[in-house]
Amino acid sequence: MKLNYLRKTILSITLASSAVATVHAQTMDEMWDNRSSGKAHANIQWFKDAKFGMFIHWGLYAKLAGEWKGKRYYGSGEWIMNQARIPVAEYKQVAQTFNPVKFNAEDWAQLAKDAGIKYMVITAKHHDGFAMYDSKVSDFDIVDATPYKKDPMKALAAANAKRGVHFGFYYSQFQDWYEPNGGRNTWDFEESKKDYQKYYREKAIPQLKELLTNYGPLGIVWFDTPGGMTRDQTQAFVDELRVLQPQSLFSSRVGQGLGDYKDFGDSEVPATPIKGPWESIYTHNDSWGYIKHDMNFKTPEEIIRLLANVASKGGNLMLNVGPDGEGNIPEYSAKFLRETGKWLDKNGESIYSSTYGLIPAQPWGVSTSKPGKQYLHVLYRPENGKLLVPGFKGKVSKVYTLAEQRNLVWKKTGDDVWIDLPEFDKDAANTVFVMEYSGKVPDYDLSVPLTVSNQFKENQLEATFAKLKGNAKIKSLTYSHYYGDWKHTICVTDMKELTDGAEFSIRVTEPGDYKISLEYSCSPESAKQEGSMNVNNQEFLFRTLRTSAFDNKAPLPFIKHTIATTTFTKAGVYQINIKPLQNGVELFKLKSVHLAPVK
Ligand code: FHN
Repeated sequence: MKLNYLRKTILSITLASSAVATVHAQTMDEMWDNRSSGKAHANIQWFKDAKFGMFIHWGLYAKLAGEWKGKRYYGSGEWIMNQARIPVAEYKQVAQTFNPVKFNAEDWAQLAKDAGIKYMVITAKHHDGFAMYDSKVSDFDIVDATPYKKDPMKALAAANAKRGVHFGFYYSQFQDWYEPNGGRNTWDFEESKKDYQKYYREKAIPQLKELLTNYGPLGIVWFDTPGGMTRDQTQAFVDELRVLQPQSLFSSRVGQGLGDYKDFGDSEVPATPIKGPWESIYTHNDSWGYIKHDMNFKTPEEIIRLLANVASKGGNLMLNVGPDGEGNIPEYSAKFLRETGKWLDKNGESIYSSTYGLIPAQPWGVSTSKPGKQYLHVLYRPENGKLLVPGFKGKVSKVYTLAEQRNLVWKKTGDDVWIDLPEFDKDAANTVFVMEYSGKVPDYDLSVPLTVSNQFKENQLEATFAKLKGNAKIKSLTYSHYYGDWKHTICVTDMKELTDGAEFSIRVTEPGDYKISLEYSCSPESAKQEGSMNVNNQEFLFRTLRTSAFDNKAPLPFIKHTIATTTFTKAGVYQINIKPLQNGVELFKLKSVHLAPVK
């Protein structure tokens, strides 16, 4: 499905809320180029099988830990030089105090191994221009400019190789705030005087060549925020580097659709399955680089569910940790990753080498696939223990628990498979069941009615699944809370006229009373508009409640507005139709419709 990305049209911004208009202002879609070449790279299979990667943002900014001259900064800590407009001459001094003596390559690689991680990508040079390895191209590196004087990347490459963890480098190829000709330092250097080609020739390309020559086989070169090059120049850049290690995969942020796999925006999971190799990138807390006051770590349950969600759409999750200035990986990152590893020890079969599930998301969870197998990731247990897998065309032969391989009782009625679940911990993050089958099963289908059941506290219908009427659109709204900590919410937007609307097709599996709420964001202009929701041969009227205007640098609040109670007297397929009752102004940005059974 083609989403309209709001960021494409209105976010012509740089990450910095720069007062200085940059000549090279880019849209987020350009910075997050997610187009891959579409050609299958000969070495892509390991990546498709890997499913779980570790991202590491580590650099001089870790030493600053989110604080500069007594002021604390929030959001992306690796952007502190830019956020605080630190002059190059002063930022350079930080290197003299950067001495990560606690760094232990073996411990880091072992953590990856214990967590069930299959590849590691670390910042060799981020936007601040500081090289975390021994570079002969610039003295602004960890060996020449710090008291540490050693090359941590040598040890890390070796420690990962020893454990069979693929190793790769992140490299910011365009943004370099240290260099007069690098991208995006507008506080020290005049944009109009920059010669990007000179920068590429004299720093980025020679440094990338060092990385591709001195650290053994690299699984990935992870480029970021492309810029300053035409398609032909990018092609020449790629060609010049590829010859050094043809087996290395290049991320799509190399730009111009020349990458080997797709990376979506930061902290973004596509709404529906995507074919071909791709990756979602998240950070463990709010920042990529270490910030000492950022303690918002995702719990093991959140990581496990995120991993399953990404895998259910066919992608890899690369989760970032931000080690501190001494070289320690934050305690909660290590602890929660190891917990995730314990879950993967038992359930890894449902994740590694899998692809997207053929069963659309259900109130109980998501699915992943392998030939002849559907893995059912049950995140929410139906109260009566009867699990419905709807509309499944395959010939089911066996259903069992993945962890204990215990066979379960099931029956197939038409295309519905009903499974008797055993007792299991209702609060478990993700309990996996395997359904083995033969025969051909149609590909994932977006138009299948969404299951609504009274066996769950709530049934949520996501905007992605709306059938649009008139000029209504589905857009992914991108915004940050602090700074660079991007969030994405998919909404139905542009319902402005009587002819616009959103329709959800639902299949109610148990008749009964349900309360219906709409979850939306509503700008001051859209407040107090009348709308209508038609369902079950009834029209329910409502008036919109104000939340706030959309601002890409602030949270986007949503309200859950309960507007109706209805009784479905029979199980079956129903339509929910939502539309404005006046012309001219957008009704709201609709995130989801919720149906909660009344017990
Ligand atoms: O600007 C960077 C940011 O600091 C971080 O490295 C992320 C990770 O994907 N990439 C860029 C923004 O998208």
